Amino acid sequence: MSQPPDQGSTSRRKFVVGAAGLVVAGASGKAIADNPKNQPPNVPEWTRTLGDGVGVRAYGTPSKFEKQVIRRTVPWLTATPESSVSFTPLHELDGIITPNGLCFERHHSGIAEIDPADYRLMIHGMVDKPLIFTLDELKRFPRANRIYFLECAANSGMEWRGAQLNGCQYTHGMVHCVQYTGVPLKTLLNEAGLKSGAKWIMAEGGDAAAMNRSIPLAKALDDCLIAYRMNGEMLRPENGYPARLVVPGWQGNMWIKWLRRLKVGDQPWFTREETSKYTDLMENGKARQFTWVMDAKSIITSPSPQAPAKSKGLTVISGLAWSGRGKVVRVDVALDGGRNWRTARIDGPVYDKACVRFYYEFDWSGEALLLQSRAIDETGYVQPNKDDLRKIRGVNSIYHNNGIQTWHLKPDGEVENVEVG
Ligand SMILES: Nc1nc2c(c(=O)[nH]1)N[C@H]1C(S)=C(S)[C@@H](COP(=O)(O)O)O[C@H]1N2
Ligand SMILES: [Mo]
Repeated sequence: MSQPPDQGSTSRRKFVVGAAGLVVAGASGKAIADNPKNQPPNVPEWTRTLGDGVGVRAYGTPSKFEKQVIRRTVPWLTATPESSVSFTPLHELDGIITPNGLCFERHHSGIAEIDPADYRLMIHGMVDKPLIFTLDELKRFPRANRIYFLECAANSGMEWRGAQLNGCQYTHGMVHCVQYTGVPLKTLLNEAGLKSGAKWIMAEGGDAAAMNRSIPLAKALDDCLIAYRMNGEMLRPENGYPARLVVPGWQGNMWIKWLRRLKVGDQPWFTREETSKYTDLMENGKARQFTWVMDAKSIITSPSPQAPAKSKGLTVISGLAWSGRGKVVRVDVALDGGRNWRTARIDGPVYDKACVRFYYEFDWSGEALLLQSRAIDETGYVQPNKDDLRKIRGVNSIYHNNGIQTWHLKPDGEVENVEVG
């Protein structure tokens, strides 16, 4: 597997302030010197030659200077790459939309490569009329366009017992936010006709894991979608091409990819993913089950361990917040480990069950700071600090860790994952 070294966790950036300003370390960790010949008042080399013509880049890719902006894996979380996770590089992104090629991936048996000509979605069980849809048939139903976050319930799951992974890509990178286009699930269920007594649906994938989950009918009829597009283009194979289930605000595991069938029933199926996995072991040895909703959470994406502060003076804190219970109404930022909170500025659209982008601009005098953020959603819920969360949840859980993250910003601009207590 080849991935460029991570600037934050392997070789750390060094910052040298010279007469010309900053010399920033590159992806190799070595300093890249800037070239005054390309700077005013000189005419740069890219002005002196013709560039690539149209059509050369039939499907566009990012600038060659952005090679470090990639999904990354954690070796010790990747016993087998077919059943593992890659993380969204949150520290390299801004706004609320995750580019398709950077959305984190979580597969239980690798990426299914489905020929759309052979794709079928079956609806059966407690319905009047069992149905099988082709992809073209799905595209003939009235469409909905919705922007939603998807967060794996295991996001931040490695941090229950203390600060561990050095970078928001790893601590919080199991989240993405895209615009889906698809058919409301309700439309298809109405088409099939629900029998009386129907209360649950089971969604199953066509991948080698045939991953499946039980979903209460009320949620299915509320806001679930069968999506075939993300950010305008067809779903990527990694994210369930040609169709996946969208379960807004609920844990990513339920968003079945490569969706093959929906079975309607009167009770849950108690699948592996809702018994052995995706339950929350409490301090008393009992496990919570069916903890579907993702509670409000936020993360400062910059500065962060992989995106150190460049210099003192005007500094932009940038971050993401989301809530599975509706809209985020406010985000607070603290510079002192949570003693004093200031309201951050949310910029850009605020949608239901989607990410919002927040900023806090300040003049950094270069002293060490303990940066935190907390999200508040429209239900009045306030994202808890880690101690308060552990009082309720203990430390045996993997899933649903939405505790407040602390970044230690040091005088040299480096940032480290720490906890305050
Ligand atoms: N069929 C199928 N659907 C699946 C999975 C899978 O392995 N197989 N993984 C689930 C899990 S655990 C998560 S968190 C999300 C991840 O979606 P993404 O890969 O688009 O980020 O897909 C869910 N849907
Ligand atoms: Mo997940």
